[in-house]
Amino acid sequence: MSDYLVSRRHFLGTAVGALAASRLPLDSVARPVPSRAQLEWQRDELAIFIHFGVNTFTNREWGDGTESPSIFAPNRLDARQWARSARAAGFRAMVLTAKHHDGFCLWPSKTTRHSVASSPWRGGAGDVVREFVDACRAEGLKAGLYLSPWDRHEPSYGDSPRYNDLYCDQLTELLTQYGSISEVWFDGANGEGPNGKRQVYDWPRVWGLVRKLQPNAVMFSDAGPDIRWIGNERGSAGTTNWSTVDPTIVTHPGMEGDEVMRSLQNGDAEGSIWRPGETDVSIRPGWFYHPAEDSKVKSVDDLVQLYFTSVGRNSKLLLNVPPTTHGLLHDIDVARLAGMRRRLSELFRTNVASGARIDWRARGPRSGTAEVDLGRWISLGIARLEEDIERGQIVARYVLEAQVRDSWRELASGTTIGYCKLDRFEPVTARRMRLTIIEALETPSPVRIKLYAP
Ligand code: FUL
Repeated sequence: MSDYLVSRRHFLGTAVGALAASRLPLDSVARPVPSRAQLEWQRDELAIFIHFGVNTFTNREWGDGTESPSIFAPNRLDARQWARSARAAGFRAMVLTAKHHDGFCLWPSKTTRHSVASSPWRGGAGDVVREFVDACRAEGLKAGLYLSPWDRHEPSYGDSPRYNDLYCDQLTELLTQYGSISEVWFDGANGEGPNGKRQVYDWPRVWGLVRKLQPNAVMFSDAGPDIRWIGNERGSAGTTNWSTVDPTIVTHPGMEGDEVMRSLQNGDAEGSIWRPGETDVSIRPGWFYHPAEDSKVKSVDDLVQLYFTSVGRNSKLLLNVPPTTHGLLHDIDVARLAGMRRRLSELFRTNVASGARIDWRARGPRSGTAEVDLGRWISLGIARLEEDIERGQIVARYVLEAQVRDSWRELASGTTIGYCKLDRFEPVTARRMRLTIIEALETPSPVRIKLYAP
């Protein structure tokens, strides 16, 4: 909170300075807003991450690139099972590791022999990327692809211009042969190549290529350009989470440091670029499937909690569910996903504020209050607040109260809202509620208020 206040003060100082100089009303300061693709990405709320490849068969998390393609032999691979489980659980997209750090390509790439084409799977004629995108389409899901920049197999890795050409060729294959791809995922992990050589990536070239080949896709990395990493793999977005960032802080994937992590976690109130955060986390301790982790799959409670700490903090949840050596999602994981959906559907079944009278009043140039009359006494435990993010994100501090007897009792308070802020609070029976926007970057417009039973 205090870090935020400092930057907020700084912002006001700057804005007031600009006002004095230009005599423009404060509200005419241009604010970043999401592109159509970013808006859709956020509204989807839930995506499944699929980590699958040679590590599945070696039982490791990071392959070193020496794995023989002959080990890639899923005997029942069924991408429709992945997609069906995802859709049934209310997920709207999936992202597949087309290539992880070990360099093994899940599609028959012309750039290398280190791919499914050299494996026994489907007699060397298989293409996991094709089966994945077909399954997504059949189940009405968006398809995204992860192409690890770090490649521990490829001999040209570390020989920067040569590897950059190969990487762009791989991207071109993935983005021209499989129809519409909704998200391209650039991982930040980056080690040395053979002989200790460090690869210098050409990110402007890579991002330009994706934009040209798939203009409707969003690109994810620490540095976006469209979607940023949330800064941890625990499934927890910052409680303060602006979708705007200062693009001079995280300029390329793999940067470290406190200020980098703060910007990834919290965004920047006065940031000039719209770059919302994606929260990636695994349903198991590892990203790849390991039989020893069958007893460590996150519980339904854990998964519901992840929804609150990601989607409920103005982020999106990218939940990893790794296929087994059969090429199927494990029954335990599928059952947990279904349980998560059931629980979320129960929790959010009835918005008791729907149809309520809401009286919205500005209190000052940057504050406002909404009074909600529910029309009857009703027991409450969860609030879902939503800004109209098509117009940007402006709420910086709020408090939610219920009228109990003759006084107002605080139920929840927070900083940012954005696309969605979820608050769970001590159950209360109330008829009248009040949401006060204590501080916003400009005159607040009404925030959507949805209320649910405990
Ligand atoms: C990390 C990688 O090193 C992990 O293996 C995994 O792919 C995760 C999503 O990103 O940086």
